[in-house]
Amino acid sequence: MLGSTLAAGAAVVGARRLARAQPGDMPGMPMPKPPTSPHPAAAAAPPAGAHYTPVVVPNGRTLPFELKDGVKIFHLVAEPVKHEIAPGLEIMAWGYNGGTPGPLLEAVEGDRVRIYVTNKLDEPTTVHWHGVPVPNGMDGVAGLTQSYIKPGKTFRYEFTFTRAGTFMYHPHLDEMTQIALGMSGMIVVHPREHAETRRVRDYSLMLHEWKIPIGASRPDPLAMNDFNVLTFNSKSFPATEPLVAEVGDLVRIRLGNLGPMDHHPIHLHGMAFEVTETDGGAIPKSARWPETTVLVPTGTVRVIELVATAPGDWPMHCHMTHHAMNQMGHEAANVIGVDSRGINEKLGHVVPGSMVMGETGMGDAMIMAMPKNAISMMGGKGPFADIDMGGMFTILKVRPKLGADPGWYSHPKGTVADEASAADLARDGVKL
Ligand SMILES: [Cu+2]
Repeated sequence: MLGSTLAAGAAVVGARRLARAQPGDMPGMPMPKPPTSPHPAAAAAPPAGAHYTPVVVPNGRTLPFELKDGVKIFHLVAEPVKHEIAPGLEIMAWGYNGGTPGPLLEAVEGDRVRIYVTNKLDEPTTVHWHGVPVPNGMDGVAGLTQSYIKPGKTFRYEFTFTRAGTFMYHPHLDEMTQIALGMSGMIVVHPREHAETRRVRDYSLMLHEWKIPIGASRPDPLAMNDFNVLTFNSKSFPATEPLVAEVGDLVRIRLGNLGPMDHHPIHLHGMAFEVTETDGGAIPKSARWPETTVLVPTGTVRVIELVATAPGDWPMHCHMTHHAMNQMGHEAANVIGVDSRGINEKLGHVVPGSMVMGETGMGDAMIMAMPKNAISMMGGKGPFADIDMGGMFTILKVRPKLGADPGWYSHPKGTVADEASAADLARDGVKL
């Protein structure tokens, strides 16, 4: 049942786009205006103090706003969306403004914001501003702090971002269904004053787990476990756009988890980082310690920072092994080490071309044909061979100097693991 749709190239195409779109490429220059916006008001008049490095949302976007009498006006639309997890798997999700997760809401500490929320779902909803200090009546909890936003209605939320930080938004009505189907988003409030002395690469990734039975397109919101599709910004590798940085850049990655049930230990290869912030605020420098894996429990934000030092293509992925894999069923028998030649022969009479999978491991699962609307359990094409990981997996591409397309890392001679020669073995006395 499980096979390969090796959607190679997707990662590389994404890298090209990100390399182009990277903000703050001229150190020392005033940072670009707030998000690219079709609204002329926003583009023409950035508010004072908005000299921040805009956050880059791999596979996502930032919500445009208009400035009216010193208030930033945003408009969120809750609605059903068609969404592609990776080439081959399209789902019927719920989200905001045409996508899942919803667009990044980006502002500056002290900003007064008015956020209109239109409900285009068939059931009521609300929006809760997770972690944001707001007046109680703006907290978005259906029934407790406000009435329901019924289908077709538009509500107005208004408050001031009194504190810089990384927060999230999500519905607080029929949470189990609405969040599971993809309704969530990140909020970044930049400090009005900042003391960054090096170029910043600032990324936002929302973590999510889905149960999507093979061949189905509607995620199952009743699922409590056995999630089989794992995503960064609602994309599974190889459709996850890589993160890019130059040696010497400060890389900040804002990880938000509004998945329904799971906690994700996110592991970065190649370089250690520190957790600098949660949705509760900044962690004092004296309280930080080096890490290479950060657990992001559901309902939390963890912001990690590192200075890029090591050129290469470094994976960043959930370390739960089933979370760095694409759509799989878990009901199959364990046949590792079983001699199935006889079974294949007999099965072949009933289901021509069929074959028992997984005798030597699960690696052979990637070479078989795929059912409709499903993606390979394994990931995509790599420069050496197929990359067997998928799901909650992306690549941090660090280069001494970034061109238009980072492509695959080109390794200095003699720095790639390869088959040992007879001379090596003899020299070091390794007997086979
Ligand atoms: Cu995970």
